[in-house]
Amino acid sequence: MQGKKSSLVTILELIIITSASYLPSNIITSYSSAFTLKWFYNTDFGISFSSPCIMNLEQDNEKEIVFGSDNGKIYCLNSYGKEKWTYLTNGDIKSLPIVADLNSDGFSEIVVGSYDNYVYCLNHLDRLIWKFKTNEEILSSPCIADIDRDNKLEIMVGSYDNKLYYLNQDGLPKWSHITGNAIYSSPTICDFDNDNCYEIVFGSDDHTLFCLDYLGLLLWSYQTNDKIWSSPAIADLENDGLNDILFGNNEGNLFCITITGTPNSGKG
Ligand SMILES: [Ca+2]
Ligand SMILES: [Ca+2]
Ligand SMILES: [Ca+2]
Ligand SMILES: [Ca+2]
Repeated sequence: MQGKKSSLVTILELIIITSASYLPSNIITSYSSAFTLKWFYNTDFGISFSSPCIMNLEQDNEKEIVFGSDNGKIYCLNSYGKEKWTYLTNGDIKSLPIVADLNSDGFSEIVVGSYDNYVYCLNHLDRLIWKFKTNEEILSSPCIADIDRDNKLEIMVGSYDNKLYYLNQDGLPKWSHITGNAIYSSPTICDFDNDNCYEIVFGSDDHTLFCLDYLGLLLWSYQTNDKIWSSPAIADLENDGLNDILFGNNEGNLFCITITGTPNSGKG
C-alpha cells in the first residue's frame, strides 16, 4: 500500500514537472509572488551581447537606459521603459554602449560599436556627432578615459580587423595597434605599474594578452593556448604592492598574472 502511494505521488510529481516545463520560459511559476515584472520592451530581435547602460544623459531628474539590439538599433528608454529614441545602424549592435560627456557641455554622449564596422558617437537626443570606420565588425565595447591625462577624454575600441583603435573625443584616430587576429575583448585602462601613466590591457583572438602604454607602444604580451574574448580585471589581490591581471580564455582557464621580472612574451 505504501509502495502504491509512493508511486502515485511520483506520478503526480512527474505530471506537475512535465506541465511546468511546457510553460513559456518567461513566465515565472514557483516563485511568482517574489517578483513583479515592472515592464519589458520588445525589440523583435535578440539582445545578445549588448548590456544596458544606465545613466542620466541630460542631468535632469530621470535616468535613461541605453542598449543595442541585433536589429542594428541603439535604443534610449526612460526609467519607465518608454522609448525616447532609437538610432539605426547597418549592423548588429553587440557592443555595450558607453556613456560619457565627451565635450564637457553637461550632456552625455553615447559611444558604441556596430557590426557595420563603425564606431558611433551620438548625442543625448539621438543625433550623430561622428562615426569612425574600422575595416571589420565591432563587438568590443568601447572604453572611455583621459588616457593621456590632457584633460580630454579618449576612446579605445577593438575591431575584428585585428586592431585596437585609440580615438580622440572627436572620433579622430590618434593611433592603432595591430594584433594577430580579431579583438572581441574590451580594453581595460589602469596605471598598472604605478608610474602615473595609464596602461591599456586587452586580449586578442591570437591567444595573447597585450599591454600597451598610452602612446600605443607594446610594453609586454602574454600568450595562452586559446582566444581571449574576456576583458581583463586588474587589482592588487593580496595587497603586496603588485597589481594582478585576471582574464579568461576560450579554453576555459581564468588566469591571474602579475609582473615580478622583466616582462616578455613567454607562453602562459
Ligand atoms: Ca535624464
Ligand atoms: Ca556632451
Ligand atoms: Ca586625454
Ligand atoms: Ca603606468
